[in-house]
Amino acid sequence: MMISRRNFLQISSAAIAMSAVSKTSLAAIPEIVSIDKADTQPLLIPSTGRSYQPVTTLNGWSLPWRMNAGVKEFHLVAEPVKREMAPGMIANLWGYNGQSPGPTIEVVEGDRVRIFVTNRLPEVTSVHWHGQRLPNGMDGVSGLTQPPIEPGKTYVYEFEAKRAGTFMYHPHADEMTQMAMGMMGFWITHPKTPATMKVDRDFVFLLNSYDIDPGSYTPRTNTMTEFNLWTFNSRVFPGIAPFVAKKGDKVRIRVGNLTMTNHPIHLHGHEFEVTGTDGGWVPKTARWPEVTTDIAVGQMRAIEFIADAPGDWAFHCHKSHHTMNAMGHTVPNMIGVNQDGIAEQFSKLVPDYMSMGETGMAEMSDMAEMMPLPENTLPMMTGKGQFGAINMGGMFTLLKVRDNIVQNSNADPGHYQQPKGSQAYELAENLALPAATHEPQAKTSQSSIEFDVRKPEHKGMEH
Ligand SMILES: [Cu+2]
Repeated sequence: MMISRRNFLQISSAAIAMSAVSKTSLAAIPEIVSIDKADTQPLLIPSTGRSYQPVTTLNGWSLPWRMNAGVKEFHLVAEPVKREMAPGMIANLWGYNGQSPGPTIEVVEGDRVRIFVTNRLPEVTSVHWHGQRLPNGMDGVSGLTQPPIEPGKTYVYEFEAKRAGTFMYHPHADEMTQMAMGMMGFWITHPKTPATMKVDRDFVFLLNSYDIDPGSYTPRTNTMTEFNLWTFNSRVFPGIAPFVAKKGDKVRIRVGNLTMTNHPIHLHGHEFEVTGTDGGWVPKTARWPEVTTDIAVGQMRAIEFIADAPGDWAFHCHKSHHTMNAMGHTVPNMIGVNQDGIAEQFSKLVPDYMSMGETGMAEMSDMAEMMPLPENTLPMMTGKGQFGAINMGGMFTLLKVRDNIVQNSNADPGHYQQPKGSQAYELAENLALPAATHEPQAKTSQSSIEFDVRKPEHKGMEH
């Protein structure tokens, strides 16, 4: 069972309903619900309060609530957590209710919401409800609008969810440390009329980034530019779940950016429109078609499209360094460098050294399986497709569109079976190629290259 309750309630697996809460005697504080896995959880179907179309949090979940005299009550616990970033790598992060990012909070426009925040961190914290219209004293800016929440203490936030839309939450106390450690989550305020902005699938996730040296578990928190793990909801490809859609589904994907740089998010095989920002829904007359939309720091974008093209379509950040994992960030460019004899010299200094990169980095994907990696890290690019290595890591996943998908299912339908004759193909060998019109690039002699043999200790490339 993925959900653990620190109290004693039974859980039904499909819908985590809060109806089990005793109706006769409500405890002063709602129970703590937490989770210890990074799998995408099924939709949290509302069993109390007003109806809405729930969202799917990529590699995440939505927080159950209880109704108390008409108020929706949630309990967030800020605490150290362990997050699997992909099979083979665990990070020691800070988060909420057992995971980082924290659970998605889903409410309905006009709901009265009360959030209990318990601090189990070793330092003070607060929660800022990014984008919300609320009383100033509920805005969660430590020192400015409230005293900081001391370790061991619980604070209560209460306000009306006035505006439908997409929001985030994160600390406004020692932010540099706490956000670099993974303290963030999504908040969805559903429209009060469920027919408004209705879609078939509604996915949410945050863009985040970490600087975790190969062989270590805890992020460096003072990094500003040289992050080495670029993540969707604190997961890297191939650890990121696919977006699964039935052919013809209207799909919304809501993305929030809490990294320190912008991310041009790109979808293959479909055009989309940006239908929402942190400020609300975009009027229909103001939308235009795109296949990439840039998401700046602190911004949210909701994109919508009809998933009408069956296939396995890439969905990724278009900054190529952001689709690479930690091992790629210290590798020198060796294209065209003749490395004959180099491996032999290097292996005297570095046991198991293998020369690589002479023809580019794609071979790294195949070597990943043979090469010894430091403890607790991931190959720089990885992921196997049905036709070979995908050469991707980081902020990369797939949109999988099929004719037969059970509504709202997140189950991976496997590789796409391309119709016969619809795949790029190799030219027959007996056809003569036309002559080259210019000289090919000359090879660089190895003696003119200076090798940087310093240990690859956090000397990342620029991003
Ligand atoms: Cu990016």
